[in-house]
Amino acid sequence: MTIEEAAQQPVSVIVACLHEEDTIRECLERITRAMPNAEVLVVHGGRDRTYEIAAEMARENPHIVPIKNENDQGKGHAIQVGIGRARYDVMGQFDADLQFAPEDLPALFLPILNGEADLVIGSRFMAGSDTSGYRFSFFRTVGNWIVNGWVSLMSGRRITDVTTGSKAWTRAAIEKIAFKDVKFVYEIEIVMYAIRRGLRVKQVPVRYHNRQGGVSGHGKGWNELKSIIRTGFKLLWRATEIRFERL
Ligand SMILES: Nc1nc2c(ncn2[C@@H]2O[C@H](COP(=O)(O)OP(=O)(O)OP(=O)(O)O)[C@@H](O)[C@H]2O)c(=O)[nH]1
Ligand SMILES: [Mg+2]
Repeated sequence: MTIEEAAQQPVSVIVACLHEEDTIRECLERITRAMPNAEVLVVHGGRDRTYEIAAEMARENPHIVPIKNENDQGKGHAIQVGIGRARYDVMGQFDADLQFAPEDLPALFLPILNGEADLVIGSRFMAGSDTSGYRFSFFRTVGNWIVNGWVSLMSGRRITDVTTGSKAWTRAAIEKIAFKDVKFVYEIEIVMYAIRRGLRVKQVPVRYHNRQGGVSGHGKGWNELKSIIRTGFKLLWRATEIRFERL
């Protein structure tokens, strides 16, 4: 299949969001333009207008499915809800803050649609990635470097971007992966379990930009440092646990 053909396929794109009213409209416009036959599940866990904007757009475009996640427990939980509602067997996750480019989605899905992978990681840190529109803070650079290095060590496979918001998988793969965490740690669970359970994992380069609106859950400055350290340790610990778990 070519990339143009991949762009026409029916797949499910899960967009977890928490207060992304600044970017959700453009995000959905660009996703539905890049993949016009995709179903886009917008799983909103907050109280701003993100859900209303998605619902309004859904009236014009039935491919958009707005979901109000009443008992939202975190991003992992929202993705879990999206998987439960997904109509197609090829699906993926995509962040709402437009740090990733919706135009990269066909290339993300292509290895799965071609039957070459069970999980695809849209990587910000490999040959061909473009992060020129993003300024990584020092903490994040070091944090990403440590987490990706540790997961590579624990899984025995060079993984360049564990926490990327752009990933694709098959229904069979995600059922086998069976991640449990409801917050951010599920990202590492997906990658570690996929490798440990013998699934075919592929990495493709993506573009990455500064947030196009909204606020970071990590905060700024000192709070960002504390949040990155806390999240980082949880990720490292969970990767280690899965490495030694009996499957
Ligand atoms: N439903 C739901 N979505 C969430 C939650 N936390 C984050 N998200 C969404 O998940 C995606 C990624 O979260 P981000 O806050 O952008 O995480 P990040 O990219 O690591 O960090 P920053 O962009 O710097 O904040 C975004 O679309 C968020 O709106 C949550 O608790 N519930
Ligand atoms: Mg983000």
